[in-house]
Amino acid sequence: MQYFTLFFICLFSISTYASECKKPEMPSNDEWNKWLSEIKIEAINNGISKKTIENELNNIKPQKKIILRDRCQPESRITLKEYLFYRVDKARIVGGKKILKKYQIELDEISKYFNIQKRFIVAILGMESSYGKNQGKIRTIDAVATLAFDRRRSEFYKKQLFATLKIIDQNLVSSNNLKGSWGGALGMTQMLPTTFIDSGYDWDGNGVDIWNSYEDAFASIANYLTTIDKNLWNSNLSWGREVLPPSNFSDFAESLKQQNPKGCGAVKSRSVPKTLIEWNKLGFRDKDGNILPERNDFEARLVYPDGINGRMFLVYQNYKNLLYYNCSSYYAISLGLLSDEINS
Ligand SMILES: [Ca+2]
Repeated sequence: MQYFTLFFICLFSISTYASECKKPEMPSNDEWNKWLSEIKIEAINNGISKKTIENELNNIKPQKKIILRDRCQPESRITLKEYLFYRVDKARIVGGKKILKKYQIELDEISKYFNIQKRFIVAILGMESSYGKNQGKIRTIDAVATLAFDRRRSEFYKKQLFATLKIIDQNLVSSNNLKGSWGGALGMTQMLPTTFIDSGYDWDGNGVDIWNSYEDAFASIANYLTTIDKNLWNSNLSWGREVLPPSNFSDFAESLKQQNPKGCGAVKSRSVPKTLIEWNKLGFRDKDGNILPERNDFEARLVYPDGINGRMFLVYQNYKNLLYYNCSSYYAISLGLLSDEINS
């Protein structure tokens, strides 16, 4: 994720940045060391060995560039069209097709084992790291320790710091190999350390390696998407489809909004669920203007992140799992469209 964010920072460098984006004041040695000694006690209480704590935290220093990247994300909003232009681009579509072909046997096995279509596994790998090419080279312990100190997202990153120490302590990955984005996302799947512990999957029995092993990366993504117990993956369904609204849509758009929705922003912004038969009755059509399949065996929700004049999509239950990877409508729609493209 973070690499693309960087790309957008370059792209929109003239635009405004978050108000927090000013030269960060770095802690004095005393402040840092005081904080570190508290963290060390907490790490011991979290069951991490003294040896790992000493090895990893004794010489660590906060890094200004990591704080800057975290704070200086552009505020200017890009449109879905712009987002798709850079994310579902030709290189990523061609790259995905190549991966599907090259790892056909492995992907067939993994897809069957986890019961998920392989195009979604490949699309995530494409979105997250351009199929392993952009993994990031920042030492994860530096990233998560710096962001755990920084007040902006301290609690969240403290969890990531303890997870990182745990990964090292349990010899799952060596400290030197634990690398990724400035935001602490690991390897080609760009999973956070907590997710890596929960969902990292060793497909070939030699340890989990989401930096070099495509099989492990595929299996880890599949494992993650199919074990969200609140929302099961349905391999008989796709992610959703683009639709055209009826001309009187603005008259009743408000009535389709969820009442007291729960979850992150993009989960909440989906409409109430209806069957395709019901959406047909309301006047929705597929992107070519044809009647939608007359089905009532699953529910679909309407999503239109750029407002009623932007592109619209009916999304199915699997779309919500894609949002668990990154809670952004643009992200999940891009993943869906990329999965369609690499499958065609
Ligand atoms: Ca492995």
